[in-house]
Amino acid sequence: MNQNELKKTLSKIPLGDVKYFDSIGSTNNEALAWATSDAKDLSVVIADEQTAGRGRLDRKWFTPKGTALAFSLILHPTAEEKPYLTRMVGLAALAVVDALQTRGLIAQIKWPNDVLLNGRKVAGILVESVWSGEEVDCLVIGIGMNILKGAVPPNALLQFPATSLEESLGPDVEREEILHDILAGIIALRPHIGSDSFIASWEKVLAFRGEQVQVEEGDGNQITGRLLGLEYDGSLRLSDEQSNSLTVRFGDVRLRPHP
Ligand code: BT5
Repeated sequence: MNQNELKKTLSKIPLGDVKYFDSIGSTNNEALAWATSDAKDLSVVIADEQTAGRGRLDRKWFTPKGTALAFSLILHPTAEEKPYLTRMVGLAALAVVDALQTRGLIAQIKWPNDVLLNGRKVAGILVESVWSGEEVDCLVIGIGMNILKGAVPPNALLQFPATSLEESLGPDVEREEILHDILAGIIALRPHIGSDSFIASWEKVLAFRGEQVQVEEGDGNQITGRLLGLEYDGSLRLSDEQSNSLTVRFGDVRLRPHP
């Protein structure tokens, strides 16, 4: 990554401090450590390569050198934001969707934390918290996005098909500009996190809405139903065959295979 370009581009938005690494284990790990010391609100850790990038449940996230965006944003939630921390993953995903829309692309959110382009995963989000007693003190929002084709892992390593921005836009994709737009989008959306219109915008871009899906919860339990939308806290709302309402707080959604 061109550091001068990066500095210039990011100077246009009101960030805290910025740390850049040519290579790092995981930007989320670095940001979590920084968050527990002296990181200001909206500080960012950016890396050109991750050697131990993480997804949820300690799954691996691949970030080969020079091909992707990998960054982690530190937030010190305000008292107004604290009741809505479970919506933060949606806020980050919406900022990614908006940045893609600016480039003429229609993206969708595969609940809870994947952004899809043409039905394939182009970005993943990992939100982690630093607790102080019973309260969340800081949040780290980690975002990984495949920019060039070289960022896309081989199919054998994937649970869901993946793509890169290059596949939709060609190779001249400005990583620094996209990073700028996502961060600016998060900052712009933040004051609206508690509004009903925020949930409505999130629901509008949910993948598989109205379709029969299968959700695998973290404990291996499978739930099937029609994907209706989101609950107030950002949980997924489904209905089963008897039209009973079901709520899922954690899981991986996939379309239900046709019998
Ligand atoms: C995620 O987890 O999708 C969250 C990914 C967050 C990555 C960012 S990068 C910056 C920050 N620092 C970190 O260490 N992490 C964050 P999950 O929904 O659990 O999906 C993980 C799964 O995605 C893996 O098991 C693979 O199947 C797949 N995967 C791994 N790398 C991928 C890639 N580059 N593109 C598409 N899919 C990938």
